[in-house]
Amino acid sequence: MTHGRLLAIHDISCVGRCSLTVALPIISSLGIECSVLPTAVLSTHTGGFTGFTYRDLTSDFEGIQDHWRSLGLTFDSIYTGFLGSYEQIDMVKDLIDDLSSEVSTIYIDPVMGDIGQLYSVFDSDFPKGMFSLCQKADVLKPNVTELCLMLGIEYRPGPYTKQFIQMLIDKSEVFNLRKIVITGVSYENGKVGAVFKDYETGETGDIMRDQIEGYYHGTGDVFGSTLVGCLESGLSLRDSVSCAVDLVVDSIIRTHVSGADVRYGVDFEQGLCKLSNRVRAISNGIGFEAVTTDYGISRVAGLAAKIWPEAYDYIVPKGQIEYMVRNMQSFVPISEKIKEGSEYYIIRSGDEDIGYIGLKREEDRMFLSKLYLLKSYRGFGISHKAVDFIKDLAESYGLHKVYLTVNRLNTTAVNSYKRNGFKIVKQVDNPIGEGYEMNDFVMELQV
Ligand code: PXL
Repeated sequence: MTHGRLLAIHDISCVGRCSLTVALPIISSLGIECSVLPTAVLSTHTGGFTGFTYRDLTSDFEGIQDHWRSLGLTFDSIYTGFLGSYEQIDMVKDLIDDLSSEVSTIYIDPVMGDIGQLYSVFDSDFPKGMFSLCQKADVLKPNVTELCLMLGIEYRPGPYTKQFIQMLIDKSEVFNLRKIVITGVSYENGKVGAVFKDYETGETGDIMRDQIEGYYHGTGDVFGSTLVGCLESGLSLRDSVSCAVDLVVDSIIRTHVSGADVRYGVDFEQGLCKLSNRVRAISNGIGFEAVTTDYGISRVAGLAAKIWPEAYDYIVPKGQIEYMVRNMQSFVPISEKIKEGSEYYIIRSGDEDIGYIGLKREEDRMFLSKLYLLKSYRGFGISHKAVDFIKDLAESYGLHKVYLTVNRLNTTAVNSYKRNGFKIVKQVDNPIGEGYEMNDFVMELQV
């Protein structure tokens, strides 16, 4: 899909991932042109650092706006975040009127506070100004604190009742929005996530994950930028919120595990490849191509050479991985398997090969010998689509059972098969030559 031009209006905090240093890479990674209007330059963001410099750029706005107007520029979408003053809010309102069109989408993240507190850089009148800006929003992304501040509702810490969150959603109708996504919502101890409502379609829902202790700076911007990028890529509200929650959670986990100083923000960069793969997979759809030619077999062998070392790292000794790829998953053994009646399918996202399936039809059941995905395509539902495809195939052959073997140490794969409806039925240990052994579970699925 071709994207329009997006304008991101945020400060640039030179160090400490937040605002523009988050919005630009995330939005660009989704193939969207991201123009910027920096509202201020800070040496670091204001959370957790002291002695930071702050240069307000409000006085540059008028000249920039005049120049853009002289170029006849309008933006297909505008995404605003942290704004430093009432005056900036007024200027951004004017800029939105001036540089957007009837069909532009206005995304507003009313960055103002968290955990019941207005950030110390703002005075108590600020939420009123932000309220007036939010009336220009099509899509609003506040946290519970920000929404309470703007709606004049007393903040309370979670877990929340569903009625309380519903009340916030209902009261937010004053903004005349198309969509709202509220972050930092918890309905039960230990779980946190985002709640969404599409006022046009009535669709509502939430995406919840296990809560990770601690406060991580810039996660609101990682969430907001991902949400904006996904919606601009044409994803549904649910898929967009799900991508945003996952990138935030994965980035927090990476940061937590590395022991990095949390003031510098979360490690979202390592998740960008997976995010863009996921968005493309959702936009383009997943396809399954039967392998019937030597060219197809060589593509499967190419995938296996990449995937097996990723999939079995830390599970199987390196020498054994090489041995298995050479003897089971290179061109010659795959060709032989196909001659003996195995079927191979390449899993495709758009025009990319991202994984493969190997299976064999037996008398009364189907043996699923291979289901492999490139690492950066795992963890967001493609294996579920593959299992649906396999079930349909089994059914078309009149078979009612699919079984597979999986390495007992490969907990990720075992859990993924369980989520897809497979059950462990037994344990097997098979020697495969040169002293190597495969220690597997047999898992079964009723079709
Ligand atoms: O969106 C968070 C943010 C953005 N910009 C600046 C900030 C913060 C949060 O503290 O200080 C300058």
